Amino acid sequence: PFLLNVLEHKQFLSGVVDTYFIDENPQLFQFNPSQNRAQKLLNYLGQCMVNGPMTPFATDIPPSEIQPTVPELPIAKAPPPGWRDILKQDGPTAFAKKVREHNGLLLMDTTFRDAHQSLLATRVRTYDLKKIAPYASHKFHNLYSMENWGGATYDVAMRFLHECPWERLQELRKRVPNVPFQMLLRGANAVGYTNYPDNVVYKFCDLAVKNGMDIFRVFDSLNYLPNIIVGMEAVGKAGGVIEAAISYTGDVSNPSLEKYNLKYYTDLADELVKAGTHVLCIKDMAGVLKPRAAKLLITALRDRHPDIPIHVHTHDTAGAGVASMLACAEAGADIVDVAVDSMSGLTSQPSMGAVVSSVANTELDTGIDLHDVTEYSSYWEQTRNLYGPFECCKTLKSGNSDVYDNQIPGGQYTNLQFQAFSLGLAEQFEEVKKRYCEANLLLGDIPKVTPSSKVVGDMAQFMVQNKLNTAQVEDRAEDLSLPVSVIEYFQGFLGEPPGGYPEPLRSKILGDKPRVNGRPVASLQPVDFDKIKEELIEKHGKRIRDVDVLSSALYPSVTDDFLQFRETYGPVDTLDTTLFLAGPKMAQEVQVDIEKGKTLSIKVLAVGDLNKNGQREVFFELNGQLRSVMIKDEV
Ligand code: 3PY
Ligand code: ZN
Repeated sequence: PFLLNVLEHKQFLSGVVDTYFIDENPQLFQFNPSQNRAQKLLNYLGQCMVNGPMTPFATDIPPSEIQPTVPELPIAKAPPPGWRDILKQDGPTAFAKKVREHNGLLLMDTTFRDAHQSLLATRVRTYDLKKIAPYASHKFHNLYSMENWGGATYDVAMRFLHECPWERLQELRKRVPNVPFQMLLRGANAVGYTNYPDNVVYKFCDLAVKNGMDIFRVFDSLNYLPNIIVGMEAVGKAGGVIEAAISYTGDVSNPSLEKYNLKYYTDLADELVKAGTHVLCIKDMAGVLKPRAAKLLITALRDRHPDIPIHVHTHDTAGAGVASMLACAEAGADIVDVAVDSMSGLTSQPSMGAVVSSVANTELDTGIDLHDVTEYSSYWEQTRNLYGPFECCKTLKSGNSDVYDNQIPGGQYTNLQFQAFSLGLAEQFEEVKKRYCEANLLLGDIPKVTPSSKVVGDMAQFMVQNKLNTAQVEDRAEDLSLPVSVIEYFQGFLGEPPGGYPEPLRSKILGDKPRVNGRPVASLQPVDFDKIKEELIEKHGKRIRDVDVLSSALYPSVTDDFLQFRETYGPVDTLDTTLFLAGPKMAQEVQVDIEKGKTLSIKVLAVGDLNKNGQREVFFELNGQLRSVMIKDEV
């Protein structure tokens, strides 16, 4: 049953082979490519049968077996023109001007990125996004944008979904020609957790635009201007729309909170406008922008910058998201973020249907039909059930207004709660939240968003584990083995926090450790892409593309693992989500479209007994023929 034609080679069978044997017999490696891919997929499915899921599950909810229904579209009709047509025709500056002139509220749909990053641990696969993309293109052609890339999606795609993030972008672009795509770019950190040399950020943006990205929301986790500006310049050079973001923290409606007051935000906005942003974004990553604060902030920004489009992002953690977005729109914001109803609320974005309905038949009318939102939502409601193993609702059941105190960003809130619950320490989450507030103040009261939110989270967990309060940390700072992320923050590896570092804590913690002043990467050598390419070819063969080189520059070991996985297990992104996550059941017959017009029909026949090498043979019927794979039993 194996495709190893070497086993039929006379010389090989005679045993007279030397190290040149492989070089001299290249025909041995000319497999029928689709059979080869099929065999690799059987290998994957066999692994799932013998050893369980290849992607660790976070909950005990199995993936549902339903096949989500994709709502119908008129056959062979092109989608109506959208904002992307204007962008392509007139360029970013004119696009921004038209957005500003537009009557009515514009929406960004976060369903393809932040919504599932917040609710389903970023696990939604290209397979399920691709299916509904044409519907979005047809029915939501008047969206400002669809957010579908960046943030955590890049590394999760490779690390856990074993799929290429660039292929996701390409596949979605093919299906959505008219609506602008938007991504989240972590300034000098691009789509990673650390600063990269500038040439990586530039190359990333260049390739992103070439592969179909349009609008880049650029932020820095400390609102450190030089880091934001690198990202802005890279986007501008690549020809993308620059949407510079201010990460919102504190509460401008509370006069006793002075650090992040209106002046802080308007000053920063002035700088970003001066630096050439096309669109200005307020990024409320924790969902702490209350309606009254929203009105104050957006009114102030609107007055100061009458010509710049303002886009507001929030999370619905406390439950006031819709009210806040309406307040923003009424105060003059041009665009707000929503997620489709069934993927909205809690730590995700506020509900699309609620916002659409609230402004319907007013001057802010979005032009979106609630009936279409409902159909779209139904697809997502069904699809969400496929991701039961990553469902935040296992633990997160309701809105939590304590976020106004702890200011934990959406995705991190879900993660920290989940961690505590899975350790059986539900009450520990209360403790972590309390310490999170203290840790924030210890670090200087900073904006908290990837990666500064991780620093605060690590510090909070350290305090909980070591039973330390603020005073004890301050007293014993010299002697504590603080988390690496905290030390690096104080060294200046993230950039400078607003208002500077707290002293004497910083000096106590660092002692004579080196400190970086100014932009952390100023001293980093540019990455040598040619060298990375050579190394990748050496390890993984000739089919290395520029996008793989970039993935490797960003995430070297994750990329190596991903390429190796694909080599071993083939195109696992062609498996439906239930099959991908849980593997097949005995005697189940499944169809896999590995390419257009090429369908594999696979049935599991039997799993053999453990042999003396600790392996099991798994027997399949593949398009009517018997096949088997040997799988090491790791259980
Ligand atoms: C990310 O950086 O991934 C975020 O979503 C920040 O809000
Ligand atoms: Zn967000």
